[in-house]
Amino acid sequence: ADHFDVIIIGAGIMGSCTAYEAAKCGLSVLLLEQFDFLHHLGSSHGESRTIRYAYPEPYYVPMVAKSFQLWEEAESEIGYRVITKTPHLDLGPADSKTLQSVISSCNSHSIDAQVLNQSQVSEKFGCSFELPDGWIGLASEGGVIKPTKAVAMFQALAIKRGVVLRDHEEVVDIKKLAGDGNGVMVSTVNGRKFLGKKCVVTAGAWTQILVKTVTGLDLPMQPLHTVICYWKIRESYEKTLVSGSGFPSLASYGDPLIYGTPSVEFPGLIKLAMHGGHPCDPNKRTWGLGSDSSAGSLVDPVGKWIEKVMPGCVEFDKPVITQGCLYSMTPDGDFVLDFVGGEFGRDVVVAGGFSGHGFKMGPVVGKILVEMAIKGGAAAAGSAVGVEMKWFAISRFEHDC
Ligand code: PYC
Repeated sequence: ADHFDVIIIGAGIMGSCTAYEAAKCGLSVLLLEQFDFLHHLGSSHGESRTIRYAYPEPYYVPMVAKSFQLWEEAESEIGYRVITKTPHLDLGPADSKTLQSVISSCNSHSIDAQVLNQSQVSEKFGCSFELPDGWIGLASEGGVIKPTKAVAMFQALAIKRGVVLRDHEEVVDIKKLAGDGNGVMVSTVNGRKFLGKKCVVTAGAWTQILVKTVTGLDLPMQPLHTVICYWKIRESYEKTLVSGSGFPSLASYGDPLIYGTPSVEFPGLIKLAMHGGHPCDPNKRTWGLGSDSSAGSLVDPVGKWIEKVMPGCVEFDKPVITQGCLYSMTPDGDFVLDFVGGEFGRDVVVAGGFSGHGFKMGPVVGKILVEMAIKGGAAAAGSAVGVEMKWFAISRFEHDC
C-alpha cells in the first residue's frame, strides 16, 4: 500500500483546503473523493456563498478574519479571484436577540458596522428595501465566493505542491495499525489500501455515516436537503440589485432566516433563499422541488419575505431557478473539529457539521485541521490560528452521541 503523512477523505471545500495547507507544511498528502471531483451532490458546489464578519457568535469573527486573509493569499498564488467583495446587510426586528448579538459581537471585535433605521437602509441600498415597522439594519462588509471555482482553485494549488488526488474512491474502512505512531490503513470500495500517519475526515453530509461505521461514534450531524432560489429581478431594479452597485449580501433574522447575495452569477437574477432544510439520507435524495408541501415550505416563505421586505423588486412569485444543496446540521449549529478518540486516539481528525455556514471558513478550517494533525492537540492548533476550539469539541454532545 502507498504511504502518506496525511490521508484526507472528502474533496469538498474543507478537504481541498486541508490538502493544500498540509502540502504547504511539507507533508505528503492523499486526497480521496467518493464521487467525481467538483460534483454537485454535496455542499461545496454551486454559484455563490456569502462571506461576512457579522456573526451572532463572537468566536466566529476572528475565524472569518483569518479565513479572509487565507482566501486572499490563495487568490494571489493562483492568479485569479474567487471572491467578489460586497457590503453585507443584516436585517430584523430591533428586539431580535440574534441581531442584537450580531451588533455586540461586531462591536467587541471592532468590526466596521453601522446600525441603520428603516429610512437609512432604503437610502443606502437604493430604495430596494421597505423594512417593516420596528426593523433595523446593520451594514458591514462581506463578499460573495464562487464555490466550485474555489474548490478547483485549492485542488489546483494542492496538485502544484505534490498532493495526490483520487476520485471515485469511496472509503469503506479505516483501521488503526498496531503500535504507537503507526497510523491508520484506509480501504476503498475498489479494494485499494492506503497507509497514513494521520487521517482527516471531511466528508460533508457523509461524515456522520463514515465515522459511525468506522468507530461506532454517532455524531449528531443531520444531513438536510436545502433549496437555493434565484428570482427574476424587475427591469427597473436590474442596475440596483447587482454586485458592484453597492447592493449587499443579506441575512434577515427572524422566522424564517432568509439570506441572499447581490446578482453576480445569473444576470438579471437574485439569490434569496431560506436557511435550513429537510432531514434526508444523502444517498437517497429526491431531486427537484417535488409536489409535496414540505418542498414548497423551503420556497414559499422566501416569496412572502420578498413581498414584505423588498416589495416590487422581483417579477414573479416563484423562483425561476432552484438548486438542491446539503447542510450537515448540528444541534447548536456549531462545527465539529476534533479527534475521533477511542482506539484511534489522535490519529483521526473529524471536521463536519458545518450547519450551512461553513464554506467561507474552508481555508481557516484547513489550517486548524493540519495543525491538529501535526501538533496532536486541539487547543494548540486553535491557539496557532487564534481560534477558541472548545466550541467545536465532540464532548459538548456528551448526552447526544
Ligand atoms: O453563513 O452566510 C452564511 C449563510 C448564508 C446562507 C446560509 N449560511
